[in-house]
Amino acid sequence: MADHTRPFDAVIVGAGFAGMYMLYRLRGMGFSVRVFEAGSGVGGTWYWNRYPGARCDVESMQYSYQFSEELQQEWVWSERYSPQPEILRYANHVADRFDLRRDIRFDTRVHSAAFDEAANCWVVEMGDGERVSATHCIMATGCLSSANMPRIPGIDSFEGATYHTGRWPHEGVDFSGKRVGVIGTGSSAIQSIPLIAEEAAHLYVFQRTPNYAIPAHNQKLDPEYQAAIKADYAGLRARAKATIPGLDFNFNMASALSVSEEERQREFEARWAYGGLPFIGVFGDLLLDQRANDLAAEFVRGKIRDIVHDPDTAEMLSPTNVIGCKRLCVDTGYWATFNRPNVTLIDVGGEPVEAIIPAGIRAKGQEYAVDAIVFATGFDAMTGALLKIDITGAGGRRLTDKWREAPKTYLGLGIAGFPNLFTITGPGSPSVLTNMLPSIEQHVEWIADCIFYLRDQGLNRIEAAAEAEESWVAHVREVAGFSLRSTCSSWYVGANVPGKPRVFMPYIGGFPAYVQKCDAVAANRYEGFTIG
Ligand code: N01
Repeated sequence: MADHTRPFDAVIVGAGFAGMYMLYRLRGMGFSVRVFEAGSGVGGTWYWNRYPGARCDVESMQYSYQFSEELQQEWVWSERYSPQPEILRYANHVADRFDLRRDIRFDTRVHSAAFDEAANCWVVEMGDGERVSATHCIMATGCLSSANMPRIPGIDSFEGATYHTGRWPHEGVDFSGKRVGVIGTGSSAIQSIPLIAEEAAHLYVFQRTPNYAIPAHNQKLDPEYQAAIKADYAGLRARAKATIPGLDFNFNMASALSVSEEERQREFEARWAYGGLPFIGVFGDLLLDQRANDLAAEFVRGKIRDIVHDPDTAEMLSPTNVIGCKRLCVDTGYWATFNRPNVTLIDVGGEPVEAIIPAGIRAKGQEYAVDAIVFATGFDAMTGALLKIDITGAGGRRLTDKWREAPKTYLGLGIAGFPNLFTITGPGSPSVLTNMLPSIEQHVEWIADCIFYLRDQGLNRIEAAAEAEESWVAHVREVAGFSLRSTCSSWYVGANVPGKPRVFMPYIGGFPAYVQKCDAVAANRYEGFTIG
């Protein structure tokens, strides 16, 4: 296609839930917009992550858009936790309902984005060399979209099939009769292992660090329950927005240390029976006081010992780190899978697997012959997808250079030195510590209002001020230090990617405090940004 000579008002990179709503919002305000998406369809995370058992760990009635009352009334979820195909159907429904596709170019990976100072616009170049320009460039590239392939020696020598959970083949994979090795025991592994085990001849699970998982107790959604929520959807959404993770569930503010042993166990059992992420809300000090955390961790270890028959396997599966430090996993039958005769756990004791060999995997000096390897090794989170694009700001400064020591943003929305560039749920925003959908909507609405304000004022340039950015980065670090969450080797701190700077990337101060800050910045003529 020929170069686009008249700049768009905005180019959006990515057509997941963030990019789709950003397009809808800006187009509704009369801006010219073009979205570029590497995949062949909408849905982002839910387009790529098609591994067996992939489903959302946030309840369906909350993991959905709220910007359109008609949309949230008409869509019917079938399960408490939606499976990936249903969420992808929902994304496609939204694209059709709001006629989004006509402004989205699929199968197009953005290669670079460079700010042209003289023209005050972004020049965005695709993998095929096509270029477009736009006054604003909005990165809707997702927090967990850049697959992390470990650099295991010999990885290219393997003679069987390899898969990454975050890049699963659309046609599915048949493991019947196969010997399969799964590397990793994070959320993706914990969801897929029980289903792969049912199909495979033998499954070897290579575990570097054991993880906590709480049962999902997934079930069909009762139509009456769904109708009751829809009768006051606004009420549920408002309650959710008043909580730290932007989720409507019951937080027990009591200290785990202030109640009797009997009451503590009752609370733990009740949360285990309820299932899922609300386990984190069992006591108010779970993520603040190591002693409270130890009690919850021991409760879960007790459950693992109850479920897993072989005491040695149960011991190997039992995590010893802070519960909730890595993102809590939500499972269906994970622990019981290790009672199957066709499943073997190989604990590599905190070390990466040694090597991939033509016939399989070598770990702890032993070779395991497999026909297929599943890399459930996660993502280069929060910064990976942004840094894969060659982004050059004012004065030719590259984002890779600016973020060499650590990602720095103002509110996770703007970056000093990168005028008219916005990031949706960027590092420094609550993003992955919250329900992503309301966080995305809040960012999209803030960015759209900002661009509208600029146009209204006859202005066309906005840039985060360096001092405002510095002080926000300092605040993000300070509050992270109050939580036990910042203490372990998780993807929140970039620990899963060798060489990545170790810094707690999301803002842990909670959804309400963050929204208040963003609103105040906007109300004070975008305080902390330089506009012109
Ligand atoms: O990835 P992870 P994930 N040798 O980074 C191991 C979201 N999500 O895709 O812990 C051996 O959590 C690594 O070991 P260690 C959710 O937010 C949501 O599972 O680093 N092992 C770890 O066990 C989640 O948190 C849902 O020691 C290696 C695993 O691979 C996030 O995505 C579902 C290794 C990676 O776990 C990421 O989850 C799925 C190596 N060289 C995901 N390198 C929902 O339910 C890595 N590992 C919505």
